[in-house]
Amino acid sequence: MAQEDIATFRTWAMTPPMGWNSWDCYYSSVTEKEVLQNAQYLVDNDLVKYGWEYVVVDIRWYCNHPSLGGGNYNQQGTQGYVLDEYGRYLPSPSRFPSVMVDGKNQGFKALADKIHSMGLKFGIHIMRGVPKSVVGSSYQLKGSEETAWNQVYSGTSSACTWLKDNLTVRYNEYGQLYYNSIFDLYAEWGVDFVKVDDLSRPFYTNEIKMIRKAIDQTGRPIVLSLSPGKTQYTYAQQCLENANMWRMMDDLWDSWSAVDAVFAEAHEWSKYAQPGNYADCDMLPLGQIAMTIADAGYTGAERGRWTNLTEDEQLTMMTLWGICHSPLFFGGEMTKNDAFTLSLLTNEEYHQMHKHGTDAHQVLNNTQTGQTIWTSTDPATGDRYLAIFQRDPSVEQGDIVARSGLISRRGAKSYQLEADITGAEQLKIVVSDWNDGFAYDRADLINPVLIDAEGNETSLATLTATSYSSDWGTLHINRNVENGTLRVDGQAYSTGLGLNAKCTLIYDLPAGHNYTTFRSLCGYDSSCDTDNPSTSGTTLEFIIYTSSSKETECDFDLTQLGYEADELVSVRNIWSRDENIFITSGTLHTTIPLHGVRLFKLHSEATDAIAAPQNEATTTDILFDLQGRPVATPSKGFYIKDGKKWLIQ
Ligand SMILES: [Ca+2]
Repeated sequence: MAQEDIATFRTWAMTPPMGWNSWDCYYSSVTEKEVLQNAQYLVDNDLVKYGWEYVVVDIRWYCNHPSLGGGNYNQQGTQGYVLDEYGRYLPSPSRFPSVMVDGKNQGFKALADKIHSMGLKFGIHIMRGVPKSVVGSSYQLKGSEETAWNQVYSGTSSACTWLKDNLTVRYNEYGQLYYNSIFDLYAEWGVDFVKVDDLSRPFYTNEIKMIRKAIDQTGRPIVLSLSPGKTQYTYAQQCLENANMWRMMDDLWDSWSAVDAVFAEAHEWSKYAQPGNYADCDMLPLGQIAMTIADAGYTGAERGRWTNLTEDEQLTMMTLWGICHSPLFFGGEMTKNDAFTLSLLTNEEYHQMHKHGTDAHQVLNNTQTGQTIWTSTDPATGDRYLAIFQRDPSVEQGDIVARSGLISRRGAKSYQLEADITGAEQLKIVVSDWNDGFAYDRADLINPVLIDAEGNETSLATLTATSYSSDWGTLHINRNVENGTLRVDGQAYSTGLGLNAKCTLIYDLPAGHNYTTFRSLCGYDSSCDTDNPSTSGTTLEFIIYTSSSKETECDFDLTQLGYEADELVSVRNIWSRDENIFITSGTLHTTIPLHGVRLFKLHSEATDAIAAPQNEATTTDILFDLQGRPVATPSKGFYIKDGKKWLIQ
């Protein structure tokens, strides 16, 4: 057979890249201390063996004063850019002390060495473009006799709209020299991974080409990640030819609606996944996130929050990202992980599926039942992975026990609502937008309480919601959805919940409870009186449902996966690591939690009949190992042939 021609850069990531990234936990304010403590966590918890190997410093490491707190960039006053004599950004010495060696800023060399000595790989984030600081400067363009900065940047092409550090690089030899010069520097430091931002939405074809060339001319394997999303499908081929990974989505945070939106994109991109090329669902905003480190005189420290995703929602995220071969970058401060969060990262069978599963695709997407089903195949055995998701809150499920009727500025501004919840396992509060499609439907629940048979009251504001999903914003406790004072009919309240219609808020009620009544004042938040510029909008209705079951039933027809109707199939639940395998045929019956998933591995004695034959290779084929090196005498295991992953059994 012919020598295959897989692009070299693809061989640098033959399985989806995995690791930690500083953005979700520290925004632009991360320092060396936090980077190293997360690297140490990967080592201490033996996470490298599952593939968690990259440690990535995200945005603005080259500013002494990068942040205004939260996710806000300091773009005024003294930001403290640090550059070398060639107009290339260097890391901030005040945030990354190891950069200073013998009084000179040596960049990330020492940090990269340290990370490598721990058995890990080192990555950085950059913005596309050339620093504005070069304009009118005496910096030398490396590789050029002349100072040709006006040939490097374009003053007319659009620069980044949301961060004003850089100008667009021209598509010419000088532009290429600049990109070469920075990637040469990163190669000297020992960088293994670069995430380039503001590059793929819109899609900057010429800059992507220059960056590809710049990386390849360094001779160092540096994995290239394009950001942000969503990436338009029309650029799929350019992604495949230039990048190891590219984003399906815009920045993803810890809300159910954000996770839920990934399903459609993962389905669209699934046909493109191949070794070395991965559509990226974005980082995992899990554990402790959204903190800011104090930068004296410029920013205040912020404590951040624990992820808003429920455990079932986190399992959903991990399962979808895993089965579609998305890169996995943990976004939280790992040293604060609890046992559950760590357990998401250490499931051997899950990681086998993520790395080596073949033919991953969506089998079914039922918008009526809210069930979405994915499968892939274990090429080593022909066993099938089966992920059954319950995505939709299924408003129709359950019984309506109370409703407010229309709440609006022209009619009733509030309604005192009371619902019988005797015997319910789940309380579901739906706020409709009255189907007028217009915003400013800020909804408040004032003094919402569960009342038991003895008349004792438990405030919903003291309970943790099982889930909250909304078109916009997050659930606010004791504040309105804009984080202002709760105010209904002009009166301020200290206790309640701030929501935004359309939304669904769900509470699992404790087993054996004796609550009989849910009671709350419901109304639109009075801020709409002043903020809504239109005569329409601010129309909503509160509808209360109860349900006697927290999980929905699922009967999956196994013949859809190629099994015979009478074929005995053993089924194991991967996330529960349940040793008890149950055996079924024809139909797999299970129950799925709300916003949850069951991830199964299916095994049949007749597996050979459904094993994908293209995954078989023989020792006479010309094969490459997963790092892309030719293999003279292959033994059992995974190899690369024709740009695809193959298995010798
Ligand atoms: Ca409305």
